[in-house]
Amino acid sequence: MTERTLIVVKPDGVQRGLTGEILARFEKRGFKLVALKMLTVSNELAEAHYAEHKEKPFFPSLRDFITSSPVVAMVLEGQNAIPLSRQMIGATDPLQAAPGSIRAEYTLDKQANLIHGSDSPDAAQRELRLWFPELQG
Ligand code: D4T
Repeated sequence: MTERTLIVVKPDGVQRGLTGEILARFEKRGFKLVALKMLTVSNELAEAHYAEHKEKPFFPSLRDFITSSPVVAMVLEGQNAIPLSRQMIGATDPLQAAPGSIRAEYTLDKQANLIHGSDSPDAAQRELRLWFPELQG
């Protein structure tokens, strides 16, 4: 099934110069790049994107991190794009991130974990509307 997913290279990934490398991994896997933009996340976007975490103790720190400097957001398309990209990204907990996954290769931090990827079709639909309203129609 062809799916679209939202991938965001977070502030740490952009600052560390890993945007190209991360995009290349998805392109080499066979995903199609549908849209791409660099932006600084507003508090409003951070709160909408991470709405499910709003009451969590780590939320203020997460919001400050994601709004701290520019990110690169992209829409990728491909067969099973959502579960496959999550597999390539690796688990949030650094101790659980599968060897070879992006997080396992480039980070050991739970918050500065380089990259976001939609984790379900519902999340992808909601996030694509939020981040790429210009693509909807
Ligand atoms: P995102 O949504 O950024 O792709 O991350 P995940 O899907 O892998 O993880 P998540 O939704 O559970 O967490 C969102 C975001 O919060 C940060 N975080 C998470 C944190 O700073 N401390 C924590 O204890 C947890 C669970 C990391 C990712």
